[in-house]
Amino acid sequence: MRTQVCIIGGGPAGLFLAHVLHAAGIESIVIERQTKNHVLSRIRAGVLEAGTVDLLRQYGLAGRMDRDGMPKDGTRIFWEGKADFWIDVIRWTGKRMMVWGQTQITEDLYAARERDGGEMVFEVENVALHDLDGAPSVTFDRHGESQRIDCDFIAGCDGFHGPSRMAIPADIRREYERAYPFGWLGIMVEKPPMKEIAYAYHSEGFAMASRRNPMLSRYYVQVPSTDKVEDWSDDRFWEALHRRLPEHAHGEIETGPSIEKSIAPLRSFVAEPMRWGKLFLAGDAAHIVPPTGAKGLNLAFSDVFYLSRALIAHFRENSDRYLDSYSQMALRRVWAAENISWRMTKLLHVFPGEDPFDQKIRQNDFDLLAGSEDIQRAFAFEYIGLPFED
Ligand code: RFL
Ligand code: PHB
Repeated sequence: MRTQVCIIGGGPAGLFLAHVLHAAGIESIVIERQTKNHVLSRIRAGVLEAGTVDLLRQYGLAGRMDRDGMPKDGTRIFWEGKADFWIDVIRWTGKRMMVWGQTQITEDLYAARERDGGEMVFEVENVALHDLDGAPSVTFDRHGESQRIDCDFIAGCDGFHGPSRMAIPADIRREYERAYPFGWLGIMVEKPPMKEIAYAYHSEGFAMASRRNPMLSRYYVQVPSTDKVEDWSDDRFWEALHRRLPEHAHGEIETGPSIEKSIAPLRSFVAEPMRWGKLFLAGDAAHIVPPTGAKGLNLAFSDVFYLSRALIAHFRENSDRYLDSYSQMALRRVWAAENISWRMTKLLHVFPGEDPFDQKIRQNDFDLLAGSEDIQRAFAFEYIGLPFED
C-alpha cells in the first residue's frame, strides 16, 4: 500500500489527525492494534478544554457534543475541615469547558472516517517502522499475512505502549518521568451525578465526582498502586467515597451497582523530541499526565492541531516551517500541562510517607488558592489550557 501519511494508532489522536488531513485533501491510512469495538469500550477522559471544544466545532465533529455535552464553568473543590471552594474558570478566563466523554468523541471520529471512506486497518500485529530518515514505511502482520505501507510521513499516535516512540534512536530520545505510588479506582454508575464536577482532598486520600450524562455518574478514589480491582467491592468503594466527601454533599451522591470498574495508574512522562526524521509523535505516545488536571486527551488534540497544520503546510504550500518547529511548539504546551497536572496531583493526593511539614505546605497551598483571586486567575489560565501558538 502507499499513502501520504501512515497513522499508527486509532485512538483520538490518530483519528482526529486522519479527519483533519482528509478535510485538507491529504490521504492517510490508520492502522490499529485492536478492534473498533475494543477501542470504543475503553472509558477514559471526560473534560474538554475550550480549545478542544473549538477544534471539534471547527471540524464538524461537535453536533452531539453541543446537544448532549454539559458545559462546565468551573470546578468545585472539597477540602476536609474547610469551606467548599469554587474555581470560577469562566470568570477568570472568559472561556467555558465541556464535559463530554472520550468514548463519544471516538465514536463520532470513527463515524466521520467511515463517511469519508478513509482507510483503516484493524487488528494489526508486529508493527515496525523503517527508514525514518529516508523513504519511510511501516510493516505489520494481519491475520497471518505480512503487509507494508510506503508513505511520506509516519504519525505515531499509538499511545504509551505503542512502538513509535521506541523507533526514535536511544541516543536521541530523552525521557522524563514521575511514577506515583497510587492510582485512581474509577466506577461508572447509571444514576444522576452530583451537581458539579468535584475534586476532594481528604487525609485518607483523593476522591472525585464526575459524570458522562444526566443519568451516568463517574466517581474516582485514590488507591495504593498495589491494590487490585477485585479488592474493591461496590460497597467498599461507596464507603470510601462517602468518608472522603463532606457530609453536606452526601445527599447528592446516588449510589447503585457499578457498570464499569477499573484502576488507572498515575504517571507523568515526556519523551523528547517529538519528531525524528519523518516520524512525528502525537498524544500519549509522547507524553502521559496524571488525570488530575484532565489534560491528556486535550494534549492529544493540541498535538494534532500543530501536526496537521505542519503537514498541510508541507503538502499544500511546500513549506516545512511548521514541521521543523513541531516538536518545540508541541512540547511547550505539553510541559505546561505536565506542570499543572503534577501540581494538582501533589495538592490533592496523600503521598505515603509524607510528614507534617508536607501536610502543612499542602494546607497552605490550598489556603493561598482559596484566599487569593490572583492565584485563582493564574490557576484558571492553566486549567483552561494555554492558547495555541501561531
Ligand atoms: P490512546 O487513546 O491510548 O490511543 C492509542 C491507540 O493506539 C493503539 N495502538 C496501536 N495501534 C497499532 N499498532 C500498535 N502497535 C499499537 N499500540 C497501540 C491503541 O490500541 C489505541 O487505540 O492515545 P491517544 O489517541 O494519544 O489519546 C490519549 C487519551 O486517550 C488520554 O490522554 C486520555 O484518556 C487521558 N485522560 C483524560 N484526558 C483529558 O484530557 N481529560 C480527562 O478528563 C481525562 N481523564 C484520562 C482520564 C485517562 C484515564 N485513564 C484510564 C488513563 C481519566 C482516566 C481514568
Ligand atoms: C472524568 O470525568 O473521567 C474526569 C474528569 C476530570 C478529571 C479526570 C477525569 O480531572
